[in-house]
Amino acid sequence: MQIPRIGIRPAIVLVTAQVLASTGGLGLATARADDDESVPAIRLNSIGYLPNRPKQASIAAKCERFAVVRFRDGAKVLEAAVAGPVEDVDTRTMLDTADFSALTEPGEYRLEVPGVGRSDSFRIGADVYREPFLVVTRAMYLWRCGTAVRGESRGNVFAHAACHTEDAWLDFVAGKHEHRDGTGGWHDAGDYNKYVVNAGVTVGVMFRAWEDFQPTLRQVRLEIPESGNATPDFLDELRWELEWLLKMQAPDGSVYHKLTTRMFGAFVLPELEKSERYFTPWGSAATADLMAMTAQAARHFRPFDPAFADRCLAAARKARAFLEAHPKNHAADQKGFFTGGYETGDADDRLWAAAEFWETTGEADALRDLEARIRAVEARVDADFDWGEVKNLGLFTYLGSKRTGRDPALVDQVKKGLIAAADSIVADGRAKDNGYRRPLGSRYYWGCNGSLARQVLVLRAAHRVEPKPAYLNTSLDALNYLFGRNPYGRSFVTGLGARPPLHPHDRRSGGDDVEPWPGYLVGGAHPRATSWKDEQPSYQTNEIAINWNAALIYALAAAQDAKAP
Ligand code: 9MR
Ligand code: ZN
Repeated sequence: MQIPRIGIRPAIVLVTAQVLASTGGLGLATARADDDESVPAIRLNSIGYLPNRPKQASIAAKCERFAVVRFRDGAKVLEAAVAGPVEDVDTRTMLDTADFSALTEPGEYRLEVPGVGRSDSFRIGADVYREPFLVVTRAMYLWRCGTAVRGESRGNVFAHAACHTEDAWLDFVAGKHEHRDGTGGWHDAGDYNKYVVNAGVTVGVMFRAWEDFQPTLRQVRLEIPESGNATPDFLDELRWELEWLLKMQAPDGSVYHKLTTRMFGAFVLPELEKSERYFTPWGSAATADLMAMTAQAARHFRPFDPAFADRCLAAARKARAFLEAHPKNHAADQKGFFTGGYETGDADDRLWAAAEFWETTGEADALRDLEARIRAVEARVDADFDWGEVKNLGLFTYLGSKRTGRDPALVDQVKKGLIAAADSIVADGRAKDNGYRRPLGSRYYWGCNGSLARQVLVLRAAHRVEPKPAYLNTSLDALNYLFGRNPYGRSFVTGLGARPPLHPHDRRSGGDDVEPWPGYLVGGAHPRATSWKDEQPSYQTNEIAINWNAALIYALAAAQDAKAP
């Protein structure tokens, strides 16, 4: 990776390059965000805003009035007083708010704040999220393992040769050096390993996007090798992962927990990583996740490829039979591995699997099992969730089902749980001392940027039950935060928006001599709001991962769908 001919506006590149030079290449965020004078005082979504939705910026400087000016000629189109200040609880910064929601005319603009300066430029338009959606979804293709990939973006070529073509060895399963085909799928993250549990939430969230926004997603052309065939590209990309997942199922129906090297590898392109990779023994969460994913796949691929749908359904049935015979949680034996653990209890995974299996087959005993599991968790819907707790996915499927036979009282209880969760997200985002309107409130943990995007699933599920502008607007607040209305005044997505991450913890980006591979959401600040480091070694805050990107794919698909008044 070289510094930084990145896909942002030239003026911004200049500033960034100077800062990098003066800090020895360590980047913008080495100091606390607000101590660093290179952080712009005006923090807003540098991608832009939808015409008929609220538009706000946070200003970390004393000020009274602001103006919105046209980028092209500086003409003033709106002027108003700022609101505030309030002290942001997470950063202890005094923040004013500029609200320019009244401006609905599409165009490119910036904010001018007397005595403070000018903001990054941003667009207003119904299509502002179209390209970001494509870039972030195509990033899944660029994550493909077992094949050569190539992408061009703003004059740069991102490419690697076929990698990990020898996946993988069964030593830890069979006790001898035996080979089994485990090629394909996506690399998990900044590392090149492959983990079924994290595939679960990733594929589950992407299928949720397919279910919720299909009219838009059907049309999407991703420029992948399959583009032009009879199957929508969005499904074809999912199929790349599913074909690998099918290989992770053992003959008895159980599912190997992961396929990895024994240690994390170096920062080289994937075809140069030559250490042997192994299947680990099975785990029940992985098995349930595979059942859920293949059950979902069976119904969504049915119209396009019935033979593939049949293969998926057969895998789901086999996993189900195995799980019924092994009702207790079974953690995979990962002795000898120092790669990602993704250890998690299986109750939520089994609930999700039952939901998808029932939705696909309509079988009565699956519904009974599902409803018993929903009762066991008191129909609780989580306001934020990730790979370790996927029951929300099952609950959304249960609620959205058109099938008959559900217990109406339980359906009602889930609805109430959902509304409570969504309302708590709205309340957190709008708390007076939440200066950036971060819908995740003061929760900062590993991968919280992904969770922030994933909250949009909860908000949209609630919106389907009880439509409220607040659910849509809060969903957009999540994007505002991720694309620059945050303590850093920077985008958290490589290649998109103003001052995106330049040093993601990504072995491809570290292993080639081009700018960071585009379209990847980095994990984000934790344990504190100010802990993000745009440095390659910071795997805790600056790694990329399929589960975070999938959530952003959903949030961006949802945003395109929210452009109507
Ligand atoms: O996203 C995972 C996070 O929730 C965990 O706290 C963390 C530590 O176990 O692991 C994260 O997942 C990493 C995985 O273990 C290996 N590949 C990279 C993932 C993203 O950092
Ligand atoms: Zn690979």
